[in-house]
Amino acid sequence: MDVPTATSLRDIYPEDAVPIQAKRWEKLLSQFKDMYGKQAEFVARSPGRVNIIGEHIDYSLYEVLPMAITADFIMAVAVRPADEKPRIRIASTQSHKFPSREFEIPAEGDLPIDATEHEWTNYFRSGLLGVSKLLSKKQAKHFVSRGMDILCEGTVPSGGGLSSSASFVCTSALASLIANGETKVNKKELCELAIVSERAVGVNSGGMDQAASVFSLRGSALYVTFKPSLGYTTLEIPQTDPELTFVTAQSFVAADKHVTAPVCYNLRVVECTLAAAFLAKAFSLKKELPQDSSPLGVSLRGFHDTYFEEKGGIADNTKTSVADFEEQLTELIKLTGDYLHNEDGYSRSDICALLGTTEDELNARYMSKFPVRAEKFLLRQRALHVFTEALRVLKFRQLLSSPPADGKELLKSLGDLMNETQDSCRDIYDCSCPELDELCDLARAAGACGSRLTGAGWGGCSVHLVPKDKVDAVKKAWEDKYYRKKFPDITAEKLEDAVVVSKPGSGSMVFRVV
Ligand code: NG1
Ligand code: MG
Repeated sequence: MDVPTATSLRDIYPEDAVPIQAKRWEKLLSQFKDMYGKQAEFVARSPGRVNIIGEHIDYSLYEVLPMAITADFIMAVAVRPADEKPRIRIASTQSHKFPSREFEIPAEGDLPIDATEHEWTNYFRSGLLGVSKLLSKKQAKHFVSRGMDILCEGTVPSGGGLSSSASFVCTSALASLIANGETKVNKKELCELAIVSERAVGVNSGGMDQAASVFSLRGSALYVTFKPSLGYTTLEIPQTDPELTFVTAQSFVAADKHVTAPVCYNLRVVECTLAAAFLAKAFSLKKELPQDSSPLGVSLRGFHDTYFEEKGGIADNTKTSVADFEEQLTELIKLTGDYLHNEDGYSRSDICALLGTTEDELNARYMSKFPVRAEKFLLRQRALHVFTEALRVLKFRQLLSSPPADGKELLKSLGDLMNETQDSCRDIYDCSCPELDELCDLARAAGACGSRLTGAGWGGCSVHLVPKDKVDAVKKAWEDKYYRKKFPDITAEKLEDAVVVSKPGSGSMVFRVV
């Protein structure tokens, strides 16, 4: 399916958001004209996302269940003349935070990105670089040949766990494709390239954020699959009485993944990958773990599939029924408990002894692209989180697709799963923080059915399943007991932005101006 072209803001935003968005877009376009002395030709946009369930399992290639939010990244573009060396002029409406930049695109398309430097245009560069690689592969001739004048604006809070980065990268890739003559952009192609591109910025991320940003359809949550290849199905949110709502609450603890990656996010990716390699050895798999699209090339899902293929002669594990899959995950949870028994973690030399490799080889294979810092790798805990979380996603999806007749029962069952995710993130994946835990406790005490962190964690945002008639009480509890207490000088505007009742929004789109 292709990325749709919107002809009205009503194609993009829910009705109640259209008046505000219309003002924002008009301002962007008129500022563009003032800045560059010409009209923009098109606007590309991609939204942020909230992950409902399935945390830190996308890079192990397990299914996840996010939805797009209304907040997004929009980019007004005019293509520069064909007869000049391709050049980018890029500016943001928030120029005090994101200063304008100008650069030439090298003829061979190889755009340098310094991941060690925190430079806002790196996200644009990574999208452009991905497009350049795709075009050179597809057309076997030119890379990116056209320059662009750009003015952009993002409303997804940065470092806030709602995927501002993916919305920026997906928009940049989409804009670069259109500017270079690819007027029909295939959603899957765009998403795949955005997933790989974003890794150039220094985080070994999975593909959930880009999938939610590109594929989402208004009114539905997404069930994203990574095996056998990237795909999705949409899931309607059931009508219940009381109506179920998803509310997000910012902790205002900045989660700067780029700074913390070597001890947080990228370390978790390494731990999960090592757990896969370790389990494959411990069970003496006959086959090597299959190379796949996960950041380090082999994954817990790869172990899962190979283990059951060898055990039961299953030719294609992606075709097993939901019940079989559930049974398999339950078995893996038990096996992990039995075989990865070291609660204190495994040192590099423990892992080398089992894998039959040297420390240099281990570091080169798993920890060279993005170095990580750790004495012990908590393989047992990380694998247990991944397998139990994959099982929760499966159950959550079943509940959404065949909900029990009693709405209260549905809310309780969905909420219980979200609460279990939070416990797992806090206790065995170690990606929560006291502030996120507090927001969850306060929400539950005020009537939320389920509360958990969303996104990478270690700060950022939380998501809560709240019956509509309890939303005000939950908001009040956060305001009185969290925001005003922690930030006595908080402005009304910031407070307003902190808590959002999120309705599933639409994914990437292009809007032709002229
Ligand atoms: P955040 O930090 O919220 O953008 C990250 C990853 C996802 C996923 C989640 C955890 C990036 C771009 N995204 O999200 O792929 O692994 O954490 O579930 O790094
Ligand atoms: Mg991000």
